[in-house]
Amino acid sequence: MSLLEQYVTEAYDKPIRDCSEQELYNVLIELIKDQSQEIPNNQTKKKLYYFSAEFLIGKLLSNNLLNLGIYDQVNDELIAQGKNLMDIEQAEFEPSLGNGGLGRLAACFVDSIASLGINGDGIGLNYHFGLFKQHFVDNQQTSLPDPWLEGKNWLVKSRRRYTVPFNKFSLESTLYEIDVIGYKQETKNRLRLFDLDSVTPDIIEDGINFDKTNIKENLTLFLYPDDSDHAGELLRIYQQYFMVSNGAQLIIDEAKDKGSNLHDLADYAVIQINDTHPAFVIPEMIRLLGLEGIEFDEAIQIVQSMTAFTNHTILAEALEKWPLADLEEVVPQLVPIIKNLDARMKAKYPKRPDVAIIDENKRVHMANIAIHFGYSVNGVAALHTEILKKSELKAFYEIYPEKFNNKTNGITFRRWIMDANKELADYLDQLIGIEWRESHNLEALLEHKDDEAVIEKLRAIKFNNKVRLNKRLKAMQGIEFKEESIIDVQIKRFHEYKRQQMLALYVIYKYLDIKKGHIPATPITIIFGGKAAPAYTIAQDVIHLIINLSEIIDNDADVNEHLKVIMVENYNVTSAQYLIPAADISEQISLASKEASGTGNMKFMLNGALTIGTEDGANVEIHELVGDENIYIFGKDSDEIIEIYANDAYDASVYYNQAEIKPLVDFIISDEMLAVGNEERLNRLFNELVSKDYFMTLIDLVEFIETKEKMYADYEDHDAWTKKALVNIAKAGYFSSDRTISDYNRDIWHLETHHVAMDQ
Ligand code: NBY
Repeated sequence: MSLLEQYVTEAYDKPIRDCSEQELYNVLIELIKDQSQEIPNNQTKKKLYYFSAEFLIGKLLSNNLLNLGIYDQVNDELIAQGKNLMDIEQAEFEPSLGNGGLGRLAACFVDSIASLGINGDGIGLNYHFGLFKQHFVDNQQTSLPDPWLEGKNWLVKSRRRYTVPFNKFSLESTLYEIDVIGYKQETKNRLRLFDLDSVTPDIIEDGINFDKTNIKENLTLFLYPDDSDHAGELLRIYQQYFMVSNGAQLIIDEAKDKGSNLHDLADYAVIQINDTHPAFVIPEMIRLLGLEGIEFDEAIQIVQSMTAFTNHTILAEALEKWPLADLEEVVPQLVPIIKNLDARMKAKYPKRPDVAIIDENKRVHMANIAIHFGYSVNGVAALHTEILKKSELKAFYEIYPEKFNNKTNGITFRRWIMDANKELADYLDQLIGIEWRESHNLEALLEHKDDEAVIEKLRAIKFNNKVRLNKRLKAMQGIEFKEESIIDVQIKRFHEYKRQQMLALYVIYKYLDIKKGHIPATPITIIFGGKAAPAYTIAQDVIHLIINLSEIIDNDADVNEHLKVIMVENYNVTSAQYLIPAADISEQISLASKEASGTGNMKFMLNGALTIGTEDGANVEIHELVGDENIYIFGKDSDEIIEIYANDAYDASVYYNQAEIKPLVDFIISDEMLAVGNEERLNRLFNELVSKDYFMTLIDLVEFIETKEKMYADYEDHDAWTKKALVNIAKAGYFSSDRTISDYNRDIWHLETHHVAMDQ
C-alpha cells in the first residue's frame, strides 16, 4: 500500500477512487503536515526574522508537494485512480493574509529563504477574516469577510504564548505556525502568526464593519482595518504593537535557548522590517532588552546592528506617521523610548527637521525610526532606490550614504512557473534540461529562437492555458471568452497611480473604433482584476466604470464578437496562477516614478507575455534585459514626471480638450453609460479626470493608444510575436527571488546557506 492509500484507508476506509475531492484534500493536508513534521527546523546560530503585516502565500497543497519533491509521484497515483491534484486543490481555501505586492513579495521571500537553506522565519499576524472578499453587486465592489479559516488549513498551534502589555490591559497571545518547506531541502523554516483567542466574529455588524474599540475581540479580525477615524487608527497601532512585541519576545527566547547572553543578540538574530508597519519593533526591542538588564545605550547599539528596513513606496500616504498622543493611549511604555531616540537625533541634527522622529505636529515618523536606528535601508528596484536617494529620502542619504542599497524584487519560480504553468515547465525540461529548476537560468532557451517547432509549441502551450483560464472563469463567474482571442491583462490592486482608468479609456477608444467599422484582425479580450481599498472611493469608481464597460460591450452585437472586457471577481493568488500563464499582454502602465518595482510584471515575463509599460519600477530592468524589440515602452519617464510635479505643471483640462481624448472621457458620463451605471460614481470619476487627475492619466493616453494599436498589429505575425515571448522567458532568470534573497543575504543578513549561490 502506498503512503497515500494508507492515509485514505485510515481516514475513510475506502479506495482513493471512491473518495471525493474534499476527502482527498483532507487526507493530503494531513499527510503533508506529517511529512513536514519529520523535517527538522533550520537551527543554525544566526537567524533572520522577516517581520511583515502581510504574507500573501496562496494555496499550499501543490506548492508543498512540489517542494517536498513528490508532486509527480502523488499526482500520477491519483491520476491512475481517476483523480488529479488540480481538482483536489479546489477544496483548499486560499489564506487571506495579504493585500498586494508587498505581501506577495514576503511570500516569495519565505519560499526562497527556505529553498536556499537559510535560517529565517516570517513573523506576522493571523487575520481571521483576512483583507476582505470582493463581491460585485450592481456593477460595484462590495466587501465581505473572507472566512478562509473555515476550511481545513495549514496552521499548527504552538505551545508558545507571550503577554503583550497595553495601557489598559495585557493580552496573552497564541502562536500559529505554518511550515515553510524549501525546495528539496533537509531543513525547514516557519511562518509564525500571532493571534488572540478572544477574537470573535460576533462583533462584525454588516459586511466588514465591526466595533473598532473592542480590542480583545477585534485585534486579529481583519488585515488593514479602516483607519480613517480615530478608533481605526488606534486599532492599527494595537495590531502593529501586538505583532512586534510577540516577535521580539520570540527572538529573545530563541536566542537565549541557543546560548545568547543578549549582549551578543546580533550574533543570533537579524530583523528585516517589511515597510513601516513593523517599525515599532525597534523601540520594543530596546524596551525588552532594558527589562533584561541591558543599559539603554547598549540596547540601542544592539538593536541598531540587527535591524534592516525595506521601503516599498514613494507615496507619502503610505509612510506612516502616528500621533504621539495615540501612542500615549495605546502603548505608553514606548513613548519615553521614542522621545529619547527623537532627542538624540534632534541633538545630532539640530538643523534638519526633515529627519526628525517626532515632527512639530507631534507625529511619530515610523520610517525615520527605522532609518536612524537600523543599519540598512533598501529600495526594491534600481530606479526606486535612485529616487529614494535623490529625492524622497535625500536628507537621510546625505547623512547615511552607506546604509542605502538596492535589492531588485524577485518572484519564486516554484510557484510562478513550476506550479502555475506546469506544461511550460515540463517543456523547458525537454528543451534545455532540468537544471533551470534550481539555477533559474533560462538563457539556453535563446538557442531555440529560430526553431519553428519550439515557437509552435510555445504557442500551443499558451493556447492550452487560455482554455484552462476560460474553464475557471466559467466556473467562477459564468463568463466565457473566445479562446482564439488575444489576452490582455491588468491585475493588481486598484490605485490611481497604477492607471487602470487609462486602460479603461483605451477600452472606450476601441469600442468606439469598432462601432465605426474598424474590426480587429483577432478578437481582443481585456481582463482586469484587483481590489480597491474600501475607503478609496475613486478606485472603486474605476472598478464600477470597468464593469459597466463590460456590460455595454457584451450587449452590443456590433462589438461583442471582437472585444470583450472581463473584471475578475475577488482577484487573488489562485486566480493569478490561471491568468498569468494565459496572458499575451502584461499591462504595467503606472505613472513613471510611482511604482516602486512591481512583481506581476516579472511573473508575466516568465510566462511569455509581452509587456506594455512605462519606464517605471522594475519595468526599466526588464527593458534593459530584453531590449527594445521585445517590450513596448511608452509615456513620460520618471525624470519628466518628477519635474512636472516640482513645477506643478500638469493641467488635466489641457489634455481633456484634445480632440482624441475628449470623446473618450466624455463617454464616462454618456447616456449609454448612465443607463447601466451609477450617476454619482460616474460623475465623480469624470470630474476627477478632467479637473484634478493627480496621477496624470491623460498625460500618456495618446501614446498609450498608439502603442497598444502597434502591439495588436504585431500580434498578427504570430511567429515574430512568439519569438519575443521566448526572449522574455529566457531573460527572466534575473527576477528569481532566489537571486534577490542571495543579494539580501550577501549584503545585509550574512547568514549561512546550504545552497550553491547562483551565478547570475
Ligand atoms: O510592494 C508594493 C509596491 O507598490 C510594488 O511596486 C512593489 O513591487 C511591492 C513589493 O516591493 N507595495 C505594496 O504592496 N504596499 C501595500 O500594499 C501597502 C498596504 C498598506 C499600507 C501601505 C502599503 N498601509 O500603510 O496601510
